[in-house]
Amino acid sequence: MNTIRCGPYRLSLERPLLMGIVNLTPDSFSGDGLLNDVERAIAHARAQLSAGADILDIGAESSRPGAIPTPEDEELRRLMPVMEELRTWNVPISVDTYKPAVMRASLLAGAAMINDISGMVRPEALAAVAGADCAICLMHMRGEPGTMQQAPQYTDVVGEVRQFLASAVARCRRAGIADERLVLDPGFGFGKSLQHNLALFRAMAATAVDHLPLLVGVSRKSMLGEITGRPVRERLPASLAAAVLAAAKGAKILRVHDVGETRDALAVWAAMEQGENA
Ligand code: PT1
Repeated sequence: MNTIRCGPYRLSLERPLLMGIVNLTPDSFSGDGLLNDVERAIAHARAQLSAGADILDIGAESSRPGAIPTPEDEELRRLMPVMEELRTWNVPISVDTYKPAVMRASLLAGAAMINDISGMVRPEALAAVAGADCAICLMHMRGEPGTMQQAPQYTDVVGEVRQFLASAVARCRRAGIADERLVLDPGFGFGKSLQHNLALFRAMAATAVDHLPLLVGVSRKSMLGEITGRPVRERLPASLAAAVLAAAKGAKILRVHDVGETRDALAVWAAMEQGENA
């Protein structure tokens, strides 16, 4: 399978796609009023596209370690004004949410992909996406963002993540969702120690199920901080190294903050390793 079905779009996976992160959480802005926040988010989305993003991933609830859940009405209040503008751009929009009502509203507002960090464990989530034509990212998380980094334990992290993703795929298939709509994600940093993350990264291909495409999100994450000793604002070089390695290991979608820089890094990899010229 070398394309994914993503709403009205067919995205080729011949080269890794870049998913540009667009954060609508107030901690990523100055918090000086709603209109201002909407305008900034739209400007950031436009910049991510100009830098070469293939997909925009819009998220209004933080899932960083320790994050407090956002109420549904607040999540919708942040998302909908931005979706209203983005739907006129004719680019694939992914919405990062695990709430069924937010999935439904996002699909009505033109979302082409639902990015669910909880891997569609809620039956109502599955019901919200099954009858649509959106792509679905199924991610593995152990626990919940608020507490997931408090001593996560596995016997066999790669096997357990793969098993979870296999069950998620089976649930989607039973709900009538075609494989060409599915993307899998081992969920780096979600209930995993550095050793767990590294084991997953090394064995990335072994977490995939039936050759479904893998999405990898490691951009600026604390696992890179633990390796380099750098704070989040100094993690670009580490993020670029990780993005190139993920691509080399077969990841088909890279979820990143720094789209333009990642694009250059991947262009060098593609040219040198595969003889492709931008
Ligand atoms: C991800 C992802 C995501 N990450 C998908 N969606 C986040 N599909 C949000 C840290 O350790 O990897 N895949 N949506 C952001 N979450 C985190 C988690 C941010 C951990 C930072 C850390 O620093």
